[in-house]
Amino acid sequence: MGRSDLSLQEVSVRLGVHYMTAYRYVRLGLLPATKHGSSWSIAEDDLRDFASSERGPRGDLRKGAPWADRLEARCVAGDLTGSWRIVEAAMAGGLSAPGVYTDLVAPAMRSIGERWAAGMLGIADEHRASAVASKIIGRLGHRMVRRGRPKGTIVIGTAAGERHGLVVSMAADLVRARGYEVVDLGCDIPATAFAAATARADGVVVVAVSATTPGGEAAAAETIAHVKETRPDVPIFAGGAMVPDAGTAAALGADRWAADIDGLAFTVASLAG
Ligand code: B12
Repeated sequence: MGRSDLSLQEVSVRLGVHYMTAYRYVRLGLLPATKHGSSWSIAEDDLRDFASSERGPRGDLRKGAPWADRLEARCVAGDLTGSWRIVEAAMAGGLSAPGVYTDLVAPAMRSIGERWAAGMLGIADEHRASAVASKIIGRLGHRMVRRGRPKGTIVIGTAAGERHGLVVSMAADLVRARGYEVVDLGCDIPATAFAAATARADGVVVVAVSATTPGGEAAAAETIAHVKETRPDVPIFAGGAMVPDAGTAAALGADRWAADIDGLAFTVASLAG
């Protein structure tokens, strides 16, 4: 606890709220706090921002709830329980399971990336947040499995060297939610292994390659070329931060592009019926 940090008890006095209310602000990720053993400490500056913001006691907590901001705060704190509570609260407020990915987890992760790039968060903060995000995805995934005969199979993954796999898991679930079987190869797969897995899978209607990190163009193109050799009949999507438009996707050898994973799931569904 830093010199100017406050305890929850002091925060409740300053805000004029019950101790449990102050605790709830922390648990919901509204008020940034750090846990030391069994107690929490809150920085003076964070308390000032919170008190003057809409999230504070004078704002309406229910109106326009900034769920993604709250989730981000809890993920960065490595707080799976608090993060999951936010997901559940957002879903109780009407957000669908796919919506949790597109409107909550994705913006939270992007903001974490921006804060990391700006030097506001360290590598460990980002890794800890990614670990929590990955557990949230693990918990939510089964809610996106549709019963009944699958409409077809999608193979998805990243090329060798590409380690941004969270988005692959999310894309896989969004496609599953539309009634498809998914062969989720995760990240960093050698081109030959990607192609072999595609060749082995039954009923493949689409292959999707996610590419994020600049410099990975050659590996992505190699993967696409190998898949094309084994399954020339199947359309291949390329997308991700490294593939900002259809022209870039085509330059990598892909047949199709979508701007986001929701668009991928939507287009797959409209392509394959
Ligand atoms: C978590 C994370 C990591 C984790 C990944 C963990 C995991 N299991 O995924 C780890 C620690 C491994 C990592 C490593 C690195 N990372 Co990183 N990472 C991130 C972070 C914070 C979140 C990624 C994420 O999940 N985003 C959420 C998803 C939903 O967003 P998205 O990936 O943009 O996807 C959207 C679209 O692109 C599209 N899309 C994505 N895939 C596909 C696929 C298809 C087929 C389609 C149609 C669409 C599509 O749909 C999504 C929206 O719906 C991002 C920040 C960011 N802006 O995303 C940085 C970020 C991507 N990383 C970055 C960097 C620099 C790196 C490293 C090079 C750092 C380093 N020096 O080591 C390494 C590279 C590792 C490698 N070789 O791959 C930079 C890339 C900057 C750039 N463009 O130059 C970012 C943007 C951070 C930043 N702001 O600078 N990273």
